[in-house]
Amino acid sequence: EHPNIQWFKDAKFGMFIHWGLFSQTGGTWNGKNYYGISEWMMNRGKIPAADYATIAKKFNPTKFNAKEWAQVAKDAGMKYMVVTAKHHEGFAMYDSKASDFNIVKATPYGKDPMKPLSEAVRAAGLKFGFYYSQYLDWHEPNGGGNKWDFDDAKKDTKSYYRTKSIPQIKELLSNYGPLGVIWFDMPGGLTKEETQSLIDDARRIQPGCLISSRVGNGLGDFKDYGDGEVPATPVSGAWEALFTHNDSWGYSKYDYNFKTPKELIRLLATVASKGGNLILNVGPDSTGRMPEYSIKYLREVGQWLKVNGDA
Ligand code: FUL
Repeated sequence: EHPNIQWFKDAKFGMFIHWGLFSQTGGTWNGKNYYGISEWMMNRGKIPAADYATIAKKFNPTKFNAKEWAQVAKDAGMKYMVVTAKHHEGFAMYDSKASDFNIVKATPYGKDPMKPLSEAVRAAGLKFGFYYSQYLDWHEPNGGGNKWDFDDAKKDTKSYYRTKSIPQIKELLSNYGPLGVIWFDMPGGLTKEETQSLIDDARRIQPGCLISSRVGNGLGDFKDYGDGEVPATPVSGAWEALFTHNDSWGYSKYDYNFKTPKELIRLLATVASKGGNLILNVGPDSTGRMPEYSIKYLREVGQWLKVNGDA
């Protein structure tokens, strides 16, 4: 067991944030609407990497306010926040030296939102962490998953890990203060020994940072269930159920299927009664605003917890 696991076991409730270039598409591409997981837009539309990359030229989240995001999470009674540093689309939402395909270099915004966010979240008394898609990367010829642009047989997965994935993981662990969690997702192309060496690298930089089970090969410090899954019976040990507020992790323009405060409280209670944490996702839009319904409903959950919760 990781010596730092207790805060996680006690947390019960966390905020997941999916934010990236997909937030700008909002589930629409070339006038066609794709209902469902908007962060998979590039894959669902088999959009050529070069076309998809042009989104960055207009990505300008001028309404982003780190303190507001931290405040919403705190008001909701959440104890930690995990935000997408790089999702499968391959775009770094932070200042990366390892790849120019990042928010500072490639967008008119030109700033690193993760710096102020990491600071605001910690200042609010919550743990801060990053989601990182370590294998799937549809932007890179050697990254996993993009077969519509790049021939699988020609991919040099090791080179992808060596030149982008591992350097970016090191940046995230080195430049944003103490992280509560690094939330790996979508393993692939590594043996158990190689995954262990990636974990060892991470530990050398931040021994206190917890690692999600989606790092792969049965490793990691806490278990994540499948998307939207709750175990049938109580489970001991550190684990997390992950749900999104509506039907998409990334912002989706036409999706108003938000779980009501009552539904959210019930879900939280179900997960807590089985011994785990609920990490609940919100999808801010390309201006940097969280959906109004997420803000409103989450605050209502927080109000309820204040009166009825034990924390
Ligand atoms: C999945 C991803 O493929 C989804 O897009 C989302 O990030 C979810 C939390 O994890 O594996």
